[in-house]
Amino acid sequence: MAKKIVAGNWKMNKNLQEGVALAKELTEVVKNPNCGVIICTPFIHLASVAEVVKGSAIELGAENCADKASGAYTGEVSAEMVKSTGAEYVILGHSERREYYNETPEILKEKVELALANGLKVIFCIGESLEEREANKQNEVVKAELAGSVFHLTAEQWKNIVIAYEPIWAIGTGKTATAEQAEEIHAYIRSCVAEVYGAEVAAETSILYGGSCKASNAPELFAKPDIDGGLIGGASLKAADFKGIIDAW
Ligand code: 3PY
Repeated sequence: MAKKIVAGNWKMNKNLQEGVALAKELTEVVKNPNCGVIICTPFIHLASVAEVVKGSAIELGAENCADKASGAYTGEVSAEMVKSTGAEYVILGHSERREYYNETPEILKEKVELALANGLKVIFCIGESLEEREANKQNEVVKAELAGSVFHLTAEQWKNIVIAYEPIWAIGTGKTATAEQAEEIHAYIRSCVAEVYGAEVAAETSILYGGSCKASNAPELFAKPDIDGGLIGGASLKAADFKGIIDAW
């Protein structure tokens, strides 16, 4: 069975002091959760938050890493650097990075490989735009995103991949896919994984739902057989809201 996970994506929110305070609050309220709990923070928070969450139920991740190993790339942060902070995960392929920073499937493929080579687990995001959904192309889109950046991985490498399905039209818009819509595409994504890695591996792959997931809709979403948790944006920025989602398991 796939591991259940609730992961927070803080995006570009919170200064260092605010981020450390939120992490501390989370360690106080999140005890013995029924799922894996990850917080993915901006780079500047990582080393400090790693100290705060050490020994707690909370794991740490970054929101991005470079597509180069090291060298003259001013302003970039490598997968090795992320790992050296104590982080265990990295989010790659978020639609905001694809859209605003022109991250192509090829760039993402490089990032995924570097992340894995440096011992990070990858939360790989996929999802269609509103236009693509309206044209009923969502299955095609998610399959192409998987094929473009992660389906070349070996079965051994695949163990360190978590998939996050995030319909772009539901990110930060307050719109959520209905639990039925989400389940339908999650089941499809699992079938795509099964085609490449086999049914057993597919059953063990965590597929998270992201896009305006909150405490009020999490129970309905998490009740679906192919939804193994959530990647949470805005609702991960307040301890009580995030805990409400964790408690949905
Ligand atoms: C959201 O819920 O808005 C997200 O983009 C989570 O990654």
